[in-house]
Amino acid sequence: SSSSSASRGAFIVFEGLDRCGKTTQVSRLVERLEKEGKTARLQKFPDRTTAIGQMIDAYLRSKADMDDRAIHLLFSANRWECAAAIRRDLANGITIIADRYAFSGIAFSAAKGLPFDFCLNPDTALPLPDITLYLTLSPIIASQRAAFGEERYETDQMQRSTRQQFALVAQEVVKRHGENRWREVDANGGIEEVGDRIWGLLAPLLEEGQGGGLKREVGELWV
Ligand code: FDM
Repeated sequence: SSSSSASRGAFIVFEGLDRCGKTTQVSRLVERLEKEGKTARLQKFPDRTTAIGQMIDAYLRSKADMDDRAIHLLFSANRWECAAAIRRDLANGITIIADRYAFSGIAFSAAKGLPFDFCLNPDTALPLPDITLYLTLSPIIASQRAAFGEERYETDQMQRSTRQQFALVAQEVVKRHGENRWREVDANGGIEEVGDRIWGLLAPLLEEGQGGGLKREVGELWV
């Protein structure tokens, strides 16, 4: 009986600036979900393992230069090539945890000066996350963490403008999809403390899943 009435997996996205602890929290969450008996899959964006992902990787490591719009569209294409697998896994009851998604796509490209709508449009109709957790860290604490790496975008100026763009992205999500789809998480504090905050925010969604609430279809982004 469980197969016909089983609810789908939840689609949970994490966003945030560099050094906010996002990647640590994402992997801890996957472990915690599996301890609770759920099947969860981590999906990183960009997914650098595909052919498109390798072009993105070369760009980020400054091994290749690319027109701003061209690289923006490659980031989007990199999500589209993963979209069918995300929908399939969600339908099969697997919870998908994404480390970045279309919201990073808009925020980082708009921070470079591309028009907001140009940045938003290519991702229209991608699988809609059930919830996006946006991790925020005070700039002072962030600057005390390990130094930036070598990658493109890892500069204070770029992080500052990206933060401003994320605020506009948040407004857009709330306007089009409702306030439950976007949650800001205070990422100041210890790993466990932040992890518990995240777990608390996700509890309603995951309990809803057990109660069958996730039987509603996966939506389409920006639609
Ligand atoms: N990034 C990430 C973008 O510019 N656009 C996108 O669509 C996505 C998903 O790529 F600076 C940026 C954000 C970050 C870099 O970061 C990759 P990590 O360290 O692999 O998460």
